[in-house]
Amino acid sequence: RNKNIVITGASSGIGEQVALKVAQLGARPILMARSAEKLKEIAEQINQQTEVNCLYYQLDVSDMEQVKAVFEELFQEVGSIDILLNNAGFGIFDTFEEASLEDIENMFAVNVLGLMGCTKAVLPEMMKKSSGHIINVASQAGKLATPKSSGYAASKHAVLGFTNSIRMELKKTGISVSAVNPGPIATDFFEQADKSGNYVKSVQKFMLHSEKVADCIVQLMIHPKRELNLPWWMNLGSVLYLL
Ligand code: NJP
Repeated sequence: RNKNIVITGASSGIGEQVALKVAQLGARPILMARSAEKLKEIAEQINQQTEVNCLYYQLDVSDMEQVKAVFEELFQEVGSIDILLNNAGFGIFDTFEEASLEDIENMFAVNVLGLMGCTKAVLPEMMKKSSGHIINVASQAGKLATPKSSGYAASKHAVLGFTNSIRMELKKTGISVSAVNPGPIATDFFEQADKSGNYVKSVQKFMLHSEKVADCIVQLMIHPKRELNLPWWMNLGSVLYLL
């Protein structure tokens, strides 16, 4: 309750569901994404249905100037941030031969550097008060690589490497650092990731619901731990895709 929780990638999928759930528990979600219209609708829904005053900021996390400016404005507005959920991200599934270097660069700009930029923006204030929780949404693709996802898997491996490294650095500071590693989830993610629809077709019956994943993330916020790995059978989707 009464926590300020920044959620990047809050305009759909997991981020939107986490925002709705934390607001129901009395914490204030602070929504960030590029689609201001969608954020406005979600914030209005939260403000109508709960007691909290949900805020939203239009932000492209890959634009470091924007990241700096938005977080400065946010600190002026709310003073302190308790939890940062670094959730903004996307994937494009192609063989490496077909993949464009530009797509791979963009995935790294959002999934890795965007997440690092947001972390850098909240860290000084968390260090000053010796508390806070940084949660990075990585993926099982950051642990198990699968074919046709070399750029995405590499970006999520980078997220896990970063997460594990700063957790050690921040060990005695009172700041918790967690990674979330889901398997395939039925969200808008696949509209961009899997334009052919073949991946979704092969893993559909094993897909998670974003609400369920959001429940697990809310539990992680209440009881911080190093990693949230969703149950093994949820990864069957990725494994089947290999067959
Ligand atoms: O997907 P989706 P998910 N700057 O597409 C935002 C990971 N994951 O909820 O900017 C700022 O519904 C975008 O908003 P907008 C995945 O890698 C997923 O599934 O308005 N925000 C939207 O709100 C990602 O890290 C699966 O377009 C940017 C959000 O990101 C996280 O889960 C499996 C942005 C994406 O929401 C949430 O994805 C897994 C930018 N430049 C991990 N670019 C899965 N779905 O199967 C995008 O293991 N966003």
